[in-house]
Amino acid sequence: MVAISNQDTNQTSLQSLLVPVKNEVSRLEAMMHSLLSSEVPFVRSVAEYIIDNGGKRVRPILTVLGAKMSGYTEDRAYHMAACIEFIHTASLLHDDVIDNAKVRRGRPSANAKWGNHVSVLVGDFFYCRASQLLTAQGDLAILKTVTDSITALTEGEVLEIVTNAELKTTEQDYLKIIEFKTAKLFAAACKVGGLLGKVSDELVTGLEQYGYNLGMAFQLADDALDYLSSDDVLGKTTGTDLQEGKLTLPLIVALQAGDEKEVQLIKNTLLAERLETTQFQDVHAIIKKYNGFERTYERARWYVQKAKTSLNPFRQSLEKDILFGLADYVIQRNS
Ligand code: GRG
Repeated sequence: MVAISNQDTNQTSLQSLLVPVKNEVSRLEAMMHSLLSSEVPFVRSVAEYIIDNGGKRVRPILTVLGAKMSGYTEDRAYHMAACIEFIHTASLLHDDVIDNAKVRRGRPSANAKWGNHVSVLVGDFFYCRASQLLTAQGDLAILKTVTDSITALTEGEVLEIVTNAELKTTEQDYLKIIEFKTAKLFAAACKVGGLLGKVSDELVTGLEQYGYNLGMAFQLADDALDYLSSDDVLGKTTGTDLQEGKLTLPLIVALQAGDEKEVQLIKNTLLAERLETTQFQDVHAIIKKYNGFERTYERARWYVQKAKTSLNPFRQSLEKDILFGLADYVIQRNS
């Protein structure tokens, strides 16, 4: 069954899940703002526009929860959480330039508002501020964890471009792409929490594995939502992946199972300059016919289960309950 139901419940369900840690969420928001200072007022105002644009903050919340579960609640946990969100923000700014995206989080993207040069440079600013936070923190294990995940993020993006260009992306290729461009940053976000708390290797690995599996599930759901959600709910344009020629799992399933005519229709759509509504509907129908959405959610549920099991070494706690709730949320969300 496809996990899309009531569109209004989405943001509310995340918010209600986080009610028990609402003070920590406020502390994170305040910390991120305080870390956006710049001697160039324009940089700060663009950076604030993006940060105030209402991202879900899933990644930095993972760092805060991971640290808390590991007994660490100092300001440094919030510095590292902000660092993770800044890296994510940098990647979105650059990604929107690469994809020429007009909308992000329901508002004009930075590139649409100020042009590509501002978007790339403010992306660099976020990335550099994240690096400053990492060096100030000074823990080499944390530095390595986060910089390895940034390297993977960029490699994943390049891998996606080159693999998709040949229209031959396999399920295996796809899983590697999402591992690199999404899951490794989720894994790092969680692992950093454990490293801050200096817990045992077993617990650090448990957190890392949780983040990795959560990230895989998150991206699988994201790729299904690109076809299933509506623009208003998604905060970006539905059908973007098809328009941009991205081969995500729903489409890979359809390409594998479709007959010659259907495969040709999909390939023509992927290569078209403009995506017509009827083309989107036709491809959507082919994916549906071959259970592409169900297959994608089935995989996502498998990763959610693995994410939960990864937390076995931790005893029951409020934070662990929230991490379980987050695992369910990533596949139930609508945006
Ligand atoms: C400059 C660090 C840096 C990297 C450049 C462009 C690039 C390399 C990487 C892009 C990777 C990318 C955009 C992956 C998609 C990840 C993803 C699922 C984004 C959406 O995340 P949400 O839903 O967004 O958490 P919000 O808006 O809620 O924050």
